[in-house]
Amino acid sequence: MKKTEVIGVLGETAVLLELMGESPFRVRAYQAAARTLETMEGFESRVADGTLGEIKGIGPALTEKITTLWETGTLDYFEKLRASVPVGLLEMLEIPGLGGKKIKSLHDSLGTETIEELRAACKAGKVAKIKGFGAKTEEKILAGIANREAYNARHLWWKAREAVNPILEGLRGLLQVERAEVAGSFRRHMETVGDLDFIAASTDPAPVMDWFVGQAGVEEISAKGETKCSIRLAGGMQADLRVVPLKQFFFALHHFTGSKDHNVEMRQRALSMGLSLSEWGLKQIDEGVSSAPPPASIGTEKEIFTALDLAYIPPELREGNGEIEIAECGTLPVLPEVCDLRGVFHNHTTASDGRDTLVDMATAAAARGWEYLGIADHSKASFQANGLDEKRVLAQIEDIATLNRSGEVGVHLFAGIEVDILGDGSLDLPTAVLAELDYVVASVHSRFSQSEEEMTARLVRAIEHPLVTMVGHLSGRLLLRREPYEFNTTKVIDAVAANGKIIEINANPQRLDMDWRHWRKAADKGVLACINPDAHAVEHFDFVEAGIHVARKGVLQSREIFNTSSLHQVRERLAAMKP
Ligand code: DGT
Ligand code: CA
Ligand code: CA
Ligand code: ZN
Repeated sequence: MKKTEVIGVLGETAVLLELMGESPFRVRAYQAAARTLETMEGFESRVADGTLGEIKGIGPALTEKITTLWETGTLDYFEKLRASVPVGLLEMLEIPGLGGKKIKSLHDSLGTETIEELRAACKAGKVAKIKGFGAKTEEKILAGIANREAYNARHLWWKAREAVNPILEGLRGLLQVERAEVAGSFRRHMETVGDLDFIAASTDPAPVMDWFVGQAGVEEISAKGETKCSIRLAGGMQADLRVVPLKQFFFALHHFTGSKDHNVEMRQRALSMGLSLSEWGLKQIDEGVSSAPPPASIGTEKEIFTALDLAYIPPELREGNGEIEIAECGTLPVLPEVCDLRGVFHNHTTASDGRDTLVDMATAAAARGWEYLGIADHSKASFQANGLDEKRVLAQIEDIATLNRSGEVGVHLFAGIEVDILGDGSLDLPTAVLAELDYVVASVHSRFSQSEEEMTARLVRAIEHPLVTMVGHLSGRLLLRREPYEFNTTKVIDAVAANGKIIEINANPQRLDMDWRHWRKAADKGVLACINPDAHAVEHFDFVEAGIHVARKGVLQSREIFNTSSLHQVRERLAAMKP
């Protein structure tokens, strides 16, 4: 077992002990051991040579358990503990705000063993009456239960891709398949997807469907007809397949790409032209209205748009947000692509909680063909992430300057910081230190439960700080895990615009923050975007692809994205932004 997995087991043991009502000392011992391991150097050699017990807080019993886990990958004690706790109580841990202690106290007072029982107890007002709970907590638990259901029904786009690619390849590899595509929200690059929708063109559907339901990783065949079937994959994701004749393929692809709103508008437009559009095709229904009969057959999706006198609308824009009006004028903007980016600005190194060193990050950025790389490690208030204090910031600025002078790496490094926005909107580092940096990303990492007024004022104060360049992960949401904190988005965007600052598109697939739904409006107010991977390791640079999806769905153009600028331009703009 790897160190991270051992840490996971120790943490889970602490939670299980809490659920069992064990003594707080034992619970804390496991929590402390997990934390100690996180920052321990040379873990493997210590386990191997038996010197793990010399570490403070890791006694003989823990040493034995950790060694067993590391050597064998399992631990009897842990397995038994887990088996002794009702599954429902473990599921309750997925409800935000409910930890082991609270679940135990609910169980003791009300006997609730399943989420359904807990929901009923909340609805009956029983939870509010328990000591230490109250009406507000009860409300929060109910909302948490609803969120959990919604979260479980969807999947991150980034994760879904892992399932999509092999299925597409498999379908395309079949002799009977002439064409295959994935449609639905996945094709529209939504940040999360419900189910996957595959379309295949074939004159012989049976073997195609047999292959689809017989793939490795299929856990359940939910439905199987002659041309349609649905499966559930390991991990809970559902996937539909429709097999159609080639001449219907692009109509089906367009229909099942959606969105529903886009389809409704497209069909209305067709009707107004005397045509009927469906997943089967395009038919003339009123010769009096229509100017020309629709094409007898089509070989691309674009031809559907052409037949309706529209410019081709890329799938990302098909959300029923006015894209059809834009396409009517035939002037759809050119949307940005990954290759338009010339560098990124929010990246961590081993100085804070990153996994790769400054040199490794710079080398990997150069290998991607980027011209520059901004380093923005955490500041000291993020102590759990080993944030930098004044001294370490100044030392890192020196390291970066030395590396730039050496010419050893093929990118220009910018020295920045991801500074914590403290509870009152002040920044976690003194102005004199921030002034030494090339740029500053300001982010909220604490006190998420402030009121809307407090959080709005907090963000605005940070934005108004003369040395702040951009705001990091504006809403703080973690997709399918944590809702955004409360704040007035319009007021904050207005403050960014008024102060000539930048809002980041945090491209971490679990953040995608600021949300694409706000971008067009913000850009119209003059706000620039900066696509940042928030990389904590070199492979996280890949996340910029998800960031590009946000920009495209937000109908941004390259010139509205700060990091499509050349090194020379970026240097000038950063210098101009400093007071
Ligand atoms: P999802 O799966 O919840 O992430 O979202 P979608 O957009 O993939 O939705 P899904 O899988 O229910 O259906 C795929 C597409 O099929 C959808 O975007 C549009 C089309 N579609 C499905 N049901 C309807 C409908 O009742 N009316 C219309 N106009 N289109 C529909
Ligand atoms: Ca879908
Ligand atoms: Ca579907
Ligand atoms: Zn952050």
